[in-house]
Amino acid sequence: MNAPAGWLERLRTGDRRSLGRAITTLENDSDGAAAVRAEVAAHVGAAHVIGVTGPPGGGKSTLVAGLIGALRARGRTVAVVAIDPSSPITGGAVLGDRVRMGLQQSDPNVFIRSMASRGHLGGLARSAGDVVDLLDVAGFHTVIVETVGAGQSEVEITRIADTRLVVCPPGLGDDIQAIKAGILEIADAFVVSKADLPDAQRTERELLAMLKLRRGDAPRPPVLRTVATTGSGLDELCDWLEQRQARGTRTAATAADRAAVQLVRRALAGDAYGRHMGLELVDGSAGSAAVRMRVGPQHLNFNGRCHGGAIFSLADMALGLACNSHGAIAALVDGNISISAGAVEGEWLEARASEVSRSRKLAVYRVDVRREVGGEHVASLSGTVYLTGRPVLGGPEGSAAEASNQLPPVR
Ligand SMILES: Nc1nc2c(ncn2[C@@H]2O[C@H](COP(=O)(O)OP(=O)(O)OP(=O)(O)O)[C@@H](O)[C@H]2O)c(=O)[nH]1
Ligand SMILES: [Mg+2]
Repeated sequence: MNAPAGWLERLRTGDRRSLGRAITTLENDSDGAAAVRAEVAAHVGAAHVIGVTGPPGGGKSTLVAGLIGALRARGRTVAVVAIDPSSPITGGAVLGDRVRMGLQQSDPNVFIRSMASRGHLGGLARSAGDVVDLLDVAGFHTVIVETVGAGQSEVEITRIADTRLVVCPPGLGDDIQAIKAGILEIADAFVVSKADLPDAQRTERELLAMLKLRRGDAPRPPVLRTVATTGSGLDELCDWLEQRQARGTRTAATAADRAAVQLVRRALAGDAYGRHMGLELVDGSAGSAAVRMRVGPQHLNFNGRCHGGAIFSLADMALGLACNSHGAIAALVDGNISISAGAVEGEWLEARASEVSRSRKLAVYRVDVRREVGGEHVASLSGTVYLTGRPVLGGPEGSAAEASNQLPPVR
Protein backbone atom coordinates (compact mmCIF):
# COMPACT_ATOMS: atom_id res chain seq x y z
CA MET A 1 0.00 0.00 0.00
CA ASN A 2 1.17 3.43 -0.77
CA ALA A 3 -0.74 4.73 2.16
CA PRO A 4 -2.98 7.65 1.17
CA ALA A 5 -2.48 10.69 3.33
CA GLY A 6 -4.57 10.70 6.45
CA TRP A 7 -5.17 6.92 6.49
CA LEU A 8 -4.12 6.67 10.12
CA GLU A 9 -6.62 9.31 11.22
CA ARG A 10 -9.37 7.55 9.28
CA LEU A 11 -8.36 4.22 10.81
CA ARG A 12 -8.47 5.72 14.27
CA THR A 13 -11.94 7.07 13.69
CA GLY A 14 -13.22 3.62 12.76
CA ASP A 15 -12.88 3.48 8.97
CA ARG A 16 -12.87 -0.24 8.15
CA ARG A 17 -11.58 0.25 4.60
CA SER A 18 -8.37 1.85 5.85
CA LEU A 19 -8.07 -0.94 8.41
CA GLY A 20 -8.50 -3.67 5.80
CA ARG A 21 -5.94 -2.09 3.46
CA ALA A 22 -3.39 -1.63 6.23
CA ILE A 23 -3.82 -5.26 7.35
CA THR A 24 -3.25 -6.52 3.82
CA THR A 25 -0.09 -4.42 3.54
CA LEU A 26 1.28 -5.84 6.78
CA GLU A 27 0.28 -9.43 6.04
CA ASN A 28 2.03 -9.33 2.69
CA ASP A 29 4.93 -7.35 4.10
CA SER A 30 4.68 -5.30 0.92
CA ASP A 31 6.22 -1.91 0.17
CA GLY A 32 5.02 0.55 2.71
CA ALA A 33 4.70 -2.04 5.50
CA ALA A 34 7.59 -0.49 7.42
CA ALA A 35 5.99 2.96 7.13
CA VAL A 36 2.65 1.61 8.35
CA ARG A 37 4.38 -0.04 11.32
CA ALA A 38 6.25 3.12 12.19
CA GLU A 39 3.11 5.29 12.09
CA VAL A 40 1.09 2.79 14.10
CA ALA A 41 3.84 2.40 16.70
CA ALA A 42 3.27 5.80 18.19
CA HIS A 43 -0.27 4.94 19.23
CA VAL A 44 -0.28 1.31 20.41
CA GLY A 45 -0.98 0.12 23.90
CA ALA A 46 -4.59 0.97 24.71
CA ALA A 47 -6.24 -2.37 23.89
CA HIS A 48 -6.50 -5.40 26.13
CA VAL A 49 -5.02 -8.18 23.99
CA ILE A 50 -6.21 -11.66 24.95
CA GLY A 51 -4.56 -14.79 23.57
CA VAL A 52 -6.72 -17.91 23.45
CA THR A 53 -4.85 -21.14 22.80
CA GLY A 54 -5.50 -24.84 23.28
CA PRO A 55 -5.76 -28.14 21.42
CA PRO A 56 -7.51 -28.56 18.05
CA GLY A 57 -11.25 -28.79 18.43
CA GLY A 58 -11.01 -27.78 22.07
CA GLY A 59 -13.78 -25.23 21.82
CA LYS A 60 -11.67 -22.10 21.32
CA SER A 61 -13.75 -20.51 18.55
CA THR A 62 -17.00 -21.23 20.34
CA LEU A 63 -15.54 -19.65 23.46
CA VAL A 64 -14.32 -16.63 21.51
CA ALA A 65 -17.75 -16.21 19.91
CA GLY A 66 -19.30 -16.38 23.39
CA LEU A 67 -16.78 -13.87 24.73
CA ILE A 68 -17.57 -11.46 21.90
CA GLY A 69 -21.23 -11.56 22.90
CA ALA A 70 -20.50 -11.13 26.61
CA LEU A 71 -18.06 -8.26 26.03
CA ARG A 72 -20.42 -6.51 23.61
CA ALA A 73 -23.13 -6.74 26.26
CA ARG A 74 -20.77 -4.72 28.47
CA GLY A 75 -20.34 -2.13 25.76
CA ARG A 76 -16.86 -3.25 24.71
CA THR A 77 -15.69 -3.23 21.11
CA VAL A 78 -13.97 -6.46 20.09
CA ALA A 79 -11.61 -7.53 17.31
CA VAL A 80 -10.53 -11.13 16.71
CA VAL A 81 -7.50 -12.49 14.87
CA ALA A 82 -8.09 -16.22 14.27
CA ILE A 83 -4.91 -17.97 13.24
CA ASP A 84 -5.51 -20.95 11.03
CA PRO A 85 -2.58 -23.33 10.98
CA SER A 86 -3.90 -24.90 7.75
CA SER A 87 -3.31 -28.35 9.21
CA PRO A 88 -5.27 -31.37 8.00
CA ILE A 89 -6.97 -31.64 11.41
CA THR A 90 -8.34 -28.14 11.39
CA GLY A 91 -8.54 -27.63 7.66
CA GLY A 92 -11.95 -26.05 7.73
CA ALA A 93 -11.29 -23.82 10.67
CA VAL A 94 -11.37 -20.53 8.82
CA LEU A 95 -14.79 -21.18 7.37
CA GLY A 96 -15.99 -22.72 10.63
CA ASP A 97 -14.85 -19.68 12.56
CA ARG A 98 -16.64 -17.38 10.15
CA VAL A 99 -19.86 -19.34 10.45
CA ARG A 100 -19.69 -19.68 14.22
CA MET A 101 -18.82 -16.05 14.63
CA GLY A 102 -21.11 -15.09 11.76
CA LEU A 103 -23.76 -13.51 13.89
CA GLN A 104 -21.39 -10.84 15.09
CA GLN A 105 -19.88 -10.04 11.69
CA SER A 106 -22.59 -7.50 10.93
CA ASP A 107 -21.95 -5.58 14.18
CA PRO A 108 -19.69 -2.60 13.32
CA ASN A 109 -18.11 -2.86 16.77
CA VAL A 110 -16.87 -6.38 16.06
CA PHE A 111 -14.10 -7.15 13.58
CA ILE A 112 -12.95 -10.69 12.74
CA ARG A 113 -9.94 -11.58 10.63
CA SER A 114 -8.51 -15.01 9.87
CA MET A 115 -4.83 -15.39 9.09
CA ALA A 116 -3.32 -18.49 7.54
CA SER A 117 0.07 -19.63 8.73
CA ARG A 118 2.21 -20.11 5.69
CA GLY A 119 5.50 -21.70 6.63
CA HIS A 120 7.52 -20.18 9.42
CA LEU A 121 5.59 -19.56 12.61
CA GLY A 122 8.02 -16.90 13.75
CA GLY A 123 6.98 -14.84 10.75
CA LEU A 124 3.35 -15.48 11.53
CA ALA A 125 3.81 -14.37 15.12
CA ARG A 126 5.21 -11.12 13.84
CA SER A 127 2.58 -10.39 11.25
CA ALA A 128 -0.11 -11.35 13.78
CA GLY A 129 1.57 -8.91 16.16
CA ASP A 130 1.45 -6.22 13.46
CA VAL A 131 -2.25 -6.81 12.87
CA VAL A 132 -2.94 -6.73 16.62
CA ASP A 133 -1.14 -3.38 16.81
CA LEU A 134 -3.36 -2.04 14.02
CA LEU A 135 -6.55 -3.25 15.70
CA ASP A 136 -5.35 -1.66 18.92
CA VAL A 137 -4.78 1.65 17.15
CA ALA A 138 -8.11 1.30 15.35
CA GLY A 139 -9.62 1.69 18.80
CA PHE A 140 -10.87 -1.78 19.71
CA HIS A 141 -11.04 -2.14 23.47
CA THR A 142 -10.37 -5.88 23.36
CA VAL A 143 -8.38 -7.77 20.73
CA ILE A 144 -8.58 -11.57 20.89
CA VAL A 145 -6.02 -13.81 19.17
CA GLU A 146 -7.06 -17.44 18.70
CA THR A 147 -4.27 -19.95 18.03
CA VAL A 148 -4.42 -23.72 17.91
CA GLY A 149 -2.16 -26.06 19.85
CA ALA A 150 -0.09 -25.83 22.97
CA GLY A 151 3.52 -26.06 21.85
CA GLN A 152 6.46 -23.73 21.56
CA SER A 153 5.19 -21.96 18.47
CA GLU A 154 1.95 -21.06 20.20
CA VAL A 155 3.87 -19.83 23.20
CA GLU A 156 5.64 -17.51 20.78
CA ILE A 157 2.37 -16.29 19.33
CA THR A 158 0.71 -15.75 22.69
CA ARG A 159 3.60 -13.53 23.73
CA ILE A 160 1.80 -10.80 21.82
CA ALA A 161 -1.05 -10.96 24.36
CA ASP A 162 -1.51 -9.14 27.64
CA THR A 163 -3.57 -12.02 28.96
CA ARG A 164 -3.23 -15.65 27.94
CA LEU A 165 -6.11 -18.08 28.27
CA VAL A 166 -5.34 -21.77 27.85
CA VAL A 167 -8.40 -23.78 26.87
CA CYS A 168 -8.51 -27.33 28.27
CA PRO A 169 -11.45 -29.40 27.08
CA PRO A 170 -12.41 -32.45 29.14
CA GLY A 171 -11.20 -35.87 28.12
CA LEU A 172 -7.80 -34.92 26.84
CA GLY A 173 -6.28 -37.90 28.64
CA ASP A 174 -2.54 -38.01 28.16
CA ASP A 175 -2.66 -34.84 26.11
CA ILE A 176 -3.10 -32.87 29.27
CA GLN A 177 0.51 -33.72 30.01
CA ALA A 178 1.53 -32.00 26.80
CA ILE A 179 -0.48 -28.94 27.73
CA LYS A 180 1.14 -28.83 31.14
CA ALA A 181 4.62 -29.17 29.73
CA GLY A 182 4.38 -26.42 27.15
CA ILE A 183 2.02 -23.89 28.52
CA LEU A 184 2.05 -23.83 32.28
CA GLU A 185 4.37 -20.85 32.47
CA ILE A 186 2.46 -18.64 30.10
CA ALA A 187 -1.15 -19.28 31.17
CA ASP A 188 -2.75 -16.41 33.05
CA ALA A 189 -5.89 -18.51 33.40
CA PHE A 190 -7.01 -21.98 32.41
CA VAL A 191 -10.48 -22.38 30.96
CA VAL A 192 -12.04 -25.82 31.22
CA SER A 193 -14.22 -25.61 28.11
CA LYS A 194 -17.23 -27.82 27.36
CA ALA A 195 -17.83 -28.06 31.10
CA ASP A 196 -21.15 -29.77 30.37
CA LEU A 197 -19.23 -32.92 29.41
CA PRO A 198 -18.77 -35.65 32.04
CA ASP A 199 -14.98 -35.46 32.39
CA ALA A 200 -14.90 -31.72 33.09
CA GLN A 201 -14.52 -32.06 36.85
CA ARG A 202 -11.64 -34.44 36.46
CA THR A 203 -9.85 -32.07 34.08
CA GLU A 204 -10.35 -29.23 36.55
CA ARG A 205 -8.99 -31.35 39.42
CA GLU A 206 -5.94 -32.36 37.38
CA LEU A 207 -5.20 -28.76 36.50
CA LEU A 208 -5.51 -27.64 40.11
CA ALA A 209 -3.29 -30.48 41.29
CA MET A 210 -0.70 -29.58 38.71
CA LEU A 211 -0.76 -25.90 39.70
CA LYS A 212 -0.20 -26.80 43.34
CA LEU A 213 3.11 -28.38 42.40
CA ARG A 214 4.30 -25.21 40.79
CA ARG A 215 7.25 -23.50 42.40
CA GLY A 216 8.00 -19.82 42.59
CA ASP A 217 5.93 -16.94 43.85
CA ALA A 218 4.15 -15.93 40.66
CA PRO A 219 0.37 -15.64 41.16
CA ARG A 220 -1.38 -18.94 40.59
CA PRO A 221 -3.60 -18.79 37.49
CA PRO A 222 -7.28 -19.47 38.16
CA VAL A 223 -9.10 -22.41 36.61
CA LEU A 224 -12.45 -21.28 35.20
CA ARG A 225 -15.23 -23.38 33.70
CA THR A 226 -17.33 -22.47 30.68
CA VAL A 227 -20.06 -23.99 28.54
CA ALA A 228 -19.73 -21.64 25.59
CA THR A 229 -22.65 -23.25 23.78
CA THR A 230 -25.04 -22.08 26.50
CA GLY A 231 -23.09 -19.08 27.80
CA SER A 232 -22.54 -20.57 31.24
CA GLY A 233 -19.38 -19.23 32.93
CA LEU A 234 -18.80 -16.46 30.38
CA ASP A 235 -19.80 -13.67 32.75
CA GLU A 236 -17.35 -14.94 35.36
CA LEU A 237 -14.65 -15.11 32.72
CA CYS A 238 -15.43 -11.53 31.62
CA ASP A 239 -15.36 -10.36 35.25
CA TRP A 240 -11.95 -11.91 35.69
CA LEU A 241 -10.68 -10.41 32.42
CA GLU A 242 -11.92 -6.95 33.34
CA GLN A 243 -10.40 -7.13 36.80
CA ARG A 244 -6.97 -7.86 35.43
CA GLN A 245 -6.31 -4.33 34.25
CA ALA A 246 -3.79 -5.82 31.91
CA ARG A 247 -4.46 -3.45 29.02
CA GLY A 248 -1.34 -2.39 27.22
CA THR A 249 1.00 -4.74 29.06
CA ARG A 250 1.56 -7.17 26.22
CA THR A 251 5.00 -8.54 25.36
CA ALA A 252 6.08 -8.08 28.96
CA ALA A 253 5.07 -10.56 31.60
CA THR A 254 6.79 -8.91 34.56
CA ALA A 255 7.43 -5.35 35.71
CA ALA A 256 11.15 -5.86 35.00
CA ASP A 257 10.33 -6.97 31.46
CA ARG A 258 8.04 -3.99 30.93
CA ALA A 259 10.76 -1.60 32.02
CA ALA A 260 13.24 -3.44 29.78
CA VAL A 261 10.93 -3.26 26.76
CA GLN A 262 10.48 0.47 27.19
CA LEU A 263 14.19 0.92 27.58
CA VAL A 264 15.15 -1.05 24.47
CA ARG A 265 12.47 0.75 22.44
CA ARG A 266 13.96 4.06 23.45
CA ALA A 267 17.50 2.83 22.96
CA LEU A 268 16.92 1.64 19.39
CA ALA A 269 14.96 4.76 18.49
CA GLY A 270 17.87 6.85 19.78
CA ASP A 271 20.52 4.79 17.98
CA ALA A 272 21.61 6.69 14.86
CA TYR A 273 23.62 3.76 13.49
CA GLY A 274 20.74 1.32 14.01
CA ARG A 275 18.40 3.66 12.14
CA HIS A 276 20.96 4.06 9.36
CA MET A 277 21.12 0.26 9.01
CA GLY A 278 17.31 -0.01 8.96
CA LEU A 279 17.14 -2.17 12.11
CA GLU A 280 13.72 -2.81 13.69
CA LEU A 281 12.91 -4.09 17.14
CA VAL A 282 11.01 -7.39 17.24
CA ASP A 283 10.93 -8.20 20.91
CA GLY A 284 12.60 -7.44 24.20
CA SER A 285 12.60 -8.40 27.86
CA ALA A 286 15.05 -8.14 30.76
CA GLY A 287 18.30 -9.63 29.40
CA SER A 288 17.13 -10.43 25.88
CA ALA A 289 16.28 -8.66 22.66
CA ALA A 290 15.46 -9.49 19.05
CA VAL A 291 16.11 -7.18 16.11
CA ARG A 292 15.37 -7.62 12.41
CA MET A 293 16.74 -6.21 9.19
CA ARG A 294 15.71 -6.47 5.56
CA VAL A 295 18.81 -6.90 3.42
CA GLY A 296 18.79 -3.90 1.11
CA PRO A 297 21.10 -2.72 -1.70
CA GLN A 298 23.05 -0.65 0.84
CA HIS A 299 23.98 -3.84 2.75
CA LEU A 300 25.54 -5.70 -0.20
CA ASN A 301 29.23 -6.44 -0.75
CA PHE A 302 31.03 -6.41 -4.10
CA ASN A 303 29.83 -9.96 -4.77
CA GLY A 304 26.22 -8.92 -4.45
CA ARG A 305 25.68 -10.73 -1.10
CA CYS A 306 24.90 -9.31 2.32
CA HIS A 307 28.10 -7.83 3.81
CA GLY A 308 29.48 -9.67 6.82
CA GLY A 309 29.76 -6.34 8.58
CA ALA A 310 26.03 -5.78 8.18
CA ILE A 311 25.31 -9.17 9.75
CA PHE A 312 27.66 -8.29 12.60
CA SER A 313 25.90 -4.96 13.05
CA LEU A 314 22.51 -6.66 13.27
CA ALA A 315 23.78 -9.22 15.82
CA ASP A 316 25.65 -6.55 17.77
CA MET A 317 22.54 -4.35 17.98
CA ALA A 318 20.55 -7.24 19.48
CA LEU A 319 23.37 -7.93 21.91
CA GLY A 320 23.69 -4.26 22.83
CA LEU A 321 19.98 -3.93 23.56
CA ALA A 322 19.91 -7.18 25.56
CA CYS A 323 22.87 -6.29 27.76
CA ASN A 324 21.72 -2.68 28.32
CA SER A 325 18.12 -3.75 28.99
CA HIS A 326 18.74 -4.01 32.74
CA GLY A 327 19.22 -0.24 32.83
CA ALA A 328 23.01 -0.04 33.31
CA ILE A 329 25.44 0.76 30.50
CA ALA A 330 27.18 -2.38 29.25
CA ALA A 331 29.97 -2.20 26.66
CA LEU A 332 31.22 -4.98 24.39
CA VAL A 333 34.82 -5.89 25.20
CA ASP A 334 35.14 -9.10 23.20
CA GLY A 335 32.96 -10.41 20.38
CA ASN A 336 33.35 -13.41 18.08
CA ILE A 337 31.15 -14.10 15.10
CA SER A 338 30.83 -17.27 13.06
CA ILE A 339 28.88 -17.18 9.84
CA SER A 340 27.27 -20.35 8.49
CA ALA A 341 25.26 -19.02 5.55
CA GLY A 342 25.01 -15.95 3.37
CA ALA A 343 22.02 -13.74 2.70
CA VAL A 344 20.78 -11.94 -0.39
CA GLU A 345 18.90 -8.74 -1.07
CA GLY A 346 15.27 -8.76 0.00
CA GLU A 347 15.68 -11.34 2.77
CA TRP A 348 14.70 -10.56 6.34
CA LEU A 349 17.21 -11.59 8.99
CA GLU A 350 16.41 -11.74 12.68
CA ALA A 351 18.99 -11.62 15.48
CA ARG A 352 17.98 -12.90 18.91
CA ALA A 353 20.26 -12.17 21.87
CA SER A 354 20.08 -13.79 25.28
CA GLU A 355 22.12 -13.73 28.45
CA VAL A 356 24.37 -16.74 29.07
CA SER A 357 25.94 -15.67 32.35
CA ARG A 358 26.35 -12.57 34.47
CA SER A 359 28.66 -11.55 37.30
CA ARG A 360 29.10 -8.18 39.00
CA LYS A 361 31.34 -6.71 36.29
CA LEU A 362 31.05 -8.99 33.28
CA ALA A 363 28.27 -10.73 31.39
CA VAL A 364 28.28 -13.12 28.45
CA TYR A 365 25.66 -13.01 25.70
CA ARG A 366 24.89 -15.19 22.73
CA VAL A 367 23.17 -14.02 19.58
CA ASP A 368 21.70 -16.23 16.87
CA VAL A 369 20.95 -14.73 13.48
CA ARG A 370 18.40 -16.60 11.39
CA ARG A 371 16.47 -16.14 8.18
CA GLU A 372 12.93 -15.19 9.06
CA VAL A 373 11.52 -17.39 6.32
CA GLY A 374 12.48 -20.99 7.03
CA GLY A 375 14.45 -20.13 10.18
CA GLU A 376 17.83 -21.22 8.75
CA HIS A 377 20.81 -20.34 10.93
CA VAL A 378 22.99 -17.61 9.40
CA ALA A 379 25.40 -16.53 12.14
CA SER A 380 26.22 -16.67 15.84
CA LEU A 381 27.85 -13.96 17.89
CA SER A 382 29.22 -14.57 21.37
CA GLY A 383 30.13 -11.48 23.28
CA THR A 384 31.49 -10.49 26.66
CA VAL A 385 30.36 -7.13 27.99
CA TYR A 386 31.68 -4.95 30.77
CA LEU A 387 29.00 -3.70 33.14
CA THR A 388 29.74 -0.10 34.03
CA GLY A 389 26.99 0.32 36.61
CA ARG A 390 26.14 3.76 35.17
CA PRO A 391 22.53 4.29 34.03
CA VAL A 392 21.77 3.92 30.34
CA LEU A 393 21.23 7.26 28.60
CA GLY A 394 17.54 7.50 27.81
CA GLY A 395 16.89 4.80 30.41
CA PRO A 396 14.06 4.97 32.93
CA GLU A 397 15.52 8.10 34.54
CA GLY A 398 16.60 9.55 31.21
CA SER A 399 15.16 12.63 29.60
CA ALA A 400 13.85 10.63 26.65
CA ALA A 401 11.05 9.12 28.73
CA GLU A 402 8.44 11.45 27.35
CA ALA A 403 9.55 10.63 23.82
CA SER A 404 8.44 7.02 24.19
CA ASN A 405 5.26 7.76 22.28
CA GLN A 406 7.24 8.18 19.12
CA LEU A 407 9.12 4.93 19.29
CA PRO A 408 8.87 1.83 17.13
CA PRO A 409 6.71 -1.08 18.19
CA VAL A 410 7.87 -4.14 20.03
CA ARG A 411 6.33 -7.13 18.40
N1 LIG B 1 -20.65 -29.97 24.58
C1 LIG B 1 -20.03 -28.85 24.21
N2 LIG B 1 -19.47 -28.78 22.99
C2 LIG B 1 -18.83 -27.65 22.64
C3 LIG B 1 -18.72 -26.55 23.53
N3 LIG B 1 -17.99 -25.59 22.93
C4 LIG B 1 -17.68 -26.07 21.71
N4 LIG B 1 -18.16 -27.30 21.53
C5 LIG B 1 -18.05 -28.15 20.33
O1 LIG B 1 -16.71 -28.52 20.11
C6 LIG B 1 -16.40 -28.56 18.71
C7 LIG B 1 -15.16 -27.73 18.42
O2 LIG B 1 -15.44 -26.40 18.75
P1 LIG B 1 -14.58 -25.18 18.18
O3 LIG B 1 -15.06 -23.98 18.90
O4 LIG B 1 -14.59 -25.15 16.70
O5 LIG B 1 -13.13 -25.59 18.66
P2 LIG B 1 -11.73 -24.94 18.26
O6 LIG B 1 -10.85 -25.18 19.41
O7 LIG B 1 -11.92 -23.54 17.81
O8 LIG B 1 -11.30 -25.81 17.02
P3 LIG B 1 -10.12 -25.53 15.95
O9 LIG B 1 -10.06 -24.06 15.70
O10 LIG B 1 -10.55 -26.32 14.77
O11 LIG B 1 -8.88 -26.05 16.61
C8 LIG B 1 -17.66 -28.07 18.00
O12 LIG B 1 -18.36 -29.19 17.53
C9 LIG B 1 -18.42 -27.35 19.08
O13 LIG B 1 -19.81 -27.36 18.88
C10 LIG B 1 -19.34 -26.65 24.82
O14 LIG B 1 -19.31 -25.73 25.66
N5 LIG B 1 -19.97 -27.83 25.11
MG1 LIG C 1 -11.22 -22.51 16.06
